[in-house]
Amino acid sequence: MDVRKSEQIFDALGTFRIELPSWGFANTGTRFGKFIQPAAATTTEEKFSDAGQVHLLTGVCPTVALHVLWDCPDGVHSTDDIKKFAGRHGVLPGSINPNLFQDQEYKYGSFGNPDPAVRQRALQHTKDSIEIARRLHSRDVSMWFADGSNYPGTANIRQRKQWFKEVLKESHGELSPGQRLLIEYKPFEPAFYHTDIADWGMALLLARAAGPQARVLVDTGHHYAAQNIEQIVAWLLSEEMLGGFHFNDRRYADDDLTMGSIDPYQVFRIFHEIRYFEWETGKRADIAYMIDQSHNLKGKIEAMIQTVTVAQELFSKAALVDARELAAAQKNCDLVRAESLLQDAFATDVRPVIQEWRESKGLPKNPMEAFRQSGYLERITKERAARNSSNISSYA
Ligand code: PSV
Ligand code: MN
Repeated sequence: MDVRKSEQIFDALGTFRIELPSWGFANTGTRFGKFIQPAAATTTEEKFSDAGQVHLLTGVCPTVALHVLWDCPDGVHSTDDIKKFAGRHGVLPGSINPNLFQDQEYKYGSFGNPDPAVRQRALQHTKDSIEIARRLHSRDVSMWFADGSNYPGTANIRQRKQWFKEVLKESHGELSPGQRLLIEYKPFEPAFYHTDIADWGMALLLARAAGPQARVLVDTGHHYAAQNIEQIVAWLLSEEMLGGFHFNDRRYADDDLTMGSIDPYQVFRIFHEIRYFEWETGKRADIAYMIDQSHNLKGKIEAMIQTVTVAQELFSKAALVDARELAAAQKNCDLVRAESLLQDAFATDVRPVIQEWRESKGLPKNPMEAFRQSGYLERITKERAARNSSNISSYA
């Protein structure tokens, strides 16, 4: 590879960071059950420890996303413990995810619940989550709602939209100046007739209604199979409303498969749109890249290292698209030339340069190999196996 391309990759990797999800290190499954892993994290501290390993070996995952109900059992009072875990394990708390779907009260929704007492409870939990974020110096509070309905005629869709606007606005009012409210959309599941925030347009309207510090979060698994996600990304970029990503891959619906495992070209095209926007506008897109994956079958830490490695590869490939040539080809309607610029970049083997970059940063050339040789997995398997064997895998 010529020097200029290597430099482009070095520059791109220098800016690329991706956040790990705490829940990706714990035992999780499908709605048919869980396959328990002896090395899975059983406490918040163990999640920090595992995330710390991924960061130690890859150097690009300095933060871990927290889910309030799962990771902060004492709410705002958990923040002192979290700070200790962060200090011990070398990763900082990242986005804070309120949990507005698990409690029994949310059976008919949270921000869209017809009962004002439940909406109030959901608002209070969001305010507490914003306070947690403030204490932990986390910038983003990331909102995903399971709200919706299962049968036609059972919910007043327009009324619920109004409630969402009101409660989001109130939540936004709690933010400190540097903080952001990210609004995630999803077409279905757990609701199977209508979901209150089903797509990017709804999320965009609600983010605008919430206030100037709200942005849209794109979870790549939350689209119908044929949807053009990079077009959604391009539109949100041009509206300056793209706040972040939850990366994962899927073949059918929200399958939680490893990023790039089914359609790596899709991720490449997303990264390309972001880089093309930055080149054209001269602005840096302020986007939080996050992983949102739970691995039922793969070893959890290995799966995260694999994900991060793939993310770096696809980001590097996108950095090889010559934006100037692309703009000229588009202007001249030179279709084959324009398309080839993407295809050639995607086909480039960027792995040797990424290895050089890692060495230049004092990181292991091959993080997966380094992990396998570190003895970490053997140690935690011994420490955690007994606790994990008593974990419940069935819903009966
Ligand atoms: C919902 O499917 C989702 O993508 C949301 O981001 C949740 O916070 C996350 O998964 C974990 O359940
Ligand atoms: Mn998500």
